[in-house]
Amino acid sequence: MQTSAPSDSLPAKTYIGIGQIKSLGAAAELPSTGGGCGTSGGEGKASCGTSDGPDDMPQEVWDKVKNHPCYSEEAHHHYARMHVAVAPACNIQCNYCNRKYDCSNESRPGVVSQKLTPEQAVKKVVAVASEIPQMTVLGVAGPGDALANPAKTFDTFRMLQEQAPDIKLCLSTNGLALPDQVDEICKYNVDHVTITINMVDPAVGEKIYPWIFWNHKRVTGYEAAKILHERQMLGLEMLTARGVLTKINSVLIPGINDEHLIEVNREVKKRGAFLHNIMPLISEAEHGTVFGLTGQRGPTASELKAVQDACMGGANLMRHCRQCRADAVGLLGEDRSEEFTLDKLEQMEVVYDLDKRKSYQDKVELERQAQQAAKHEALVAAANAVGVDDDMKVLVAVATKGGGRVNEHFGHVSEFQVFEVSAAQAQFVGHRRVDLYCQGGHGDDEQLPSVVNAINDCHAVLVAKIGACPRDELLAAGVEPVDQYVGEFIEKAALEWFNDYRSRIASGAITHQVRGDAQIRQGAFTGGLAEAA
Ligand code: CLF
Ligand code: SF4
Repeated sequence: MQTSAPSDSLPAKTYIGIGQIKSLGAAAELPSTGGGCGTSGGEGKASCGTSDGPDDMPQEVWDKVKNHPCYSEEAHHHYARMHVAVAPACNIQCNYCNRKYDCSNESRPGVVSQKLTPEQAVKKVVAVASEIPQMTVLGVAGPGDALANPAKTFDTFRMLQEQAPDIKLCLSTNGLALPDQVDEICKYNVDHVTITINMVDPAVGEKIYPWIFWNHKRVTGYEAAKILHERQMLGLEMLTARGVLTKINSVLIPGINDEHLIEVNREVKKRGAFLHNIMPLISEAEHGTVFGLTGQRGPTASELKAVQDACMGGANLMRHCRQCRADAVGLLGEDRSEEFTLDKLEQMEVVYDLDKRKSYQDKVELERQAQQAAKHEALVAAANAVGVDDDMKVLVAVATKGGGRVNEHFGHVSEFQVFEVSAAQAQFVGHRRVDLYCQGGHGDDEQLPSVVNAINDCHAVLVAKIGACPRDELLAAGVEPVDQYVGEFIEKAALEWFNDYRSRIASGAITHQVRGDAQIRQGAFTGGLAEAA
């Protein structure tokens, strides 16, 4: 049996930073010694190190990530991505995936996609880019594996480059076919590749992958996981050597790979990964997955955060992933795919105006700079404020509909953004999906406990507006509803609230309490979307 090329078949098992690679230009010029993180942009940051801008990474890396909503946490408040579902087939089986539905790696399971031909996909991208000028990235992320469908994926990229050259190209893969496709990836200037890597030990892998399809036959068990692992490592090394930015997605499966992900983080960092995105397993019996049917649970919010925090010091962490559908459109956390179905596209008059896109994005940049300035100012104020405990950190939930501002009503929130706030920082650490509290103009009191549970680890929730009933319920649960920062930038509002909170503790008006754990919402997000048939 032919097996995959082992990772140590590379000329030198030595890894260098992205910035070095860019300046060296080719794998053949890799130095023979040395090592370290693939990101010159700082090690093990609590979230993607891109928010501090070009000072913390080489300019050419910053140019690639600054408008990519997944590679820059800060950009995700302002810039959108879209996926086109041109890749239906897959070459492996994951125990958390049921192929009747979208790829769990990059999708919310339980929601179908409209599969597209490359021609339909390009038409859709051009239409979306005309309507949503802040849409900067096209990703191929399923519903199967982008590289198990290379002709469809690369045809889409080729045609799109001709029609909309300003859109960045991105793809997501399980890695099995990756080493064979690195030349094509580079040929089409795909700057961003996501590899889902859930293990670096086949003994762990065989609990996650029942089989792979390799060399025209099905391989199972330990052998399957070993081949997959070797191909993932080789593919990652090859991309690093070619200067392609890589993000590693890992699904956190409690009891199977939770502690093991720390080793995964270490290994992918060694091989030059730019970002590591640790995502919670989504597993419900109704999804029909092996894990769903065997009762394998996903992590709680604090279990997820604990593993992410344990990985600090390794590869930079992404914490703002939304586990998107394979045909998602819009800002992360919103989904506008229903506005761009094939029948609606037929009715649209599409004019691709590069200048209009550019001028809109220039305005977004100004807003982004204002957000940075406001954050900086608030940090200075926080550092100088009188406090009780300078090491105190609390979580704050925020109702926002984008732009990095507190601008959403409590009842209209489908996801809260969660920030960890201290005297030294206001840092995005995650999001919590919830069912809308406000249905048809009225609050649905039956939804309220699940909304409160989703942010039960937070000390406050910043909103544009909130009714009396949810206000009372939140207060009773120990979460302070705050509506005095309407329209403010989030970090500034969170830091100002935190200063006020500390001063109330210092004056004896309140006592600081430790919060509980929160529930990560399971099941597909189906708001306004067609359910699987
Ligand atoms: Fe799509 Fe993925 Fe590219 Fe982003 S998504 S292919 S890198 S453009 Fe982003 Fe969605 Fe998370 Fe993926 S939030 S699931 S990380
Ligand atoms: Fe499903 Fe994606 Fe795994 Fe393939 S790689 S089985 S499509 S989750």
